Amino acid sequence: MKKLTKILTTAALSSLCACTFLTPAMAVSAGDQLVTDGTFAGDIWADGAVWSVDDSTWTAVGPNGTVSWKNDCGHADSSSINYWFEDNAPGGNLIMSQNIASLPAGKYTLSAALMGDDGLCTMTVSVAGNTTEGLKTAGWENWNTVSTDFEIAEDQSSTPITITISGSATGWGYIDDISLVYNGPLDSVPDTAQPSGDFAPYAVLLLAMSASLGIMLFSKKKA
Ligand SMILES: [Ca+2]
Repeated sequence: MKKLTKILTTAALSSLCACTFLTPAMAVSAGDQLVTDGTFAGDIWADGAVWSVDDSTWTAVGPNGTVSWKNDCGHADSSSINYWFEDNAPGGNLIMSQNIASLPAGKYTLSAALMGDDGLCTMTVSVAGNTTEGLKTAGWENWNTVSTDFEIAEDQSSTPITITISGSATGWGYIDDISLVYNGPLDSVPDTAQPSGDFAPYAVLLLAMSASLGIMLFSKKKA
């Protein structure tokens, strides 16, 4: 009986160790940049490029409205995305996006930079239901930036980050430094939080330990 008790106690302790290290797979660390090529160092039209361009509104923009990758002008370097809207069309939206593989629950900072015409275009950047304030173009080489802090309550995966440029006829500009930084986990949950299904492993552990304790007491009493 002592041998059985020892086995069960060892099993209970092993379960305790296993539960102690039961943490979600976190491939993201505080300070990580989650946008791939947000500085547009790479040609967005190259094979394997991470950004996709939605041209579904180009009919509203006009046949000569377009977007291109530039490697001679940028916010903090020499590369960016240059777009312009057709002179004789009503304007429209340019939308670019990429999927973020993993967004763990936590705190984030979303930011972007824009430069271009004198106020004909507005840019917003969105991810997981959070959107920056509209950033307006303000003249050649006059870069404007925007930054927004927010929190995500639950882990997400394959989440799009979307750049939207709303432009009028003759509008043009340069997009750069699209950034999403993970700042770390959410603040600790108060101790008054109600148990949830996530505590199931601990319930199993408690049952195992209770069983071990019962056998130990039974063994001792018998001895
Ligand atoms: Ca750049």
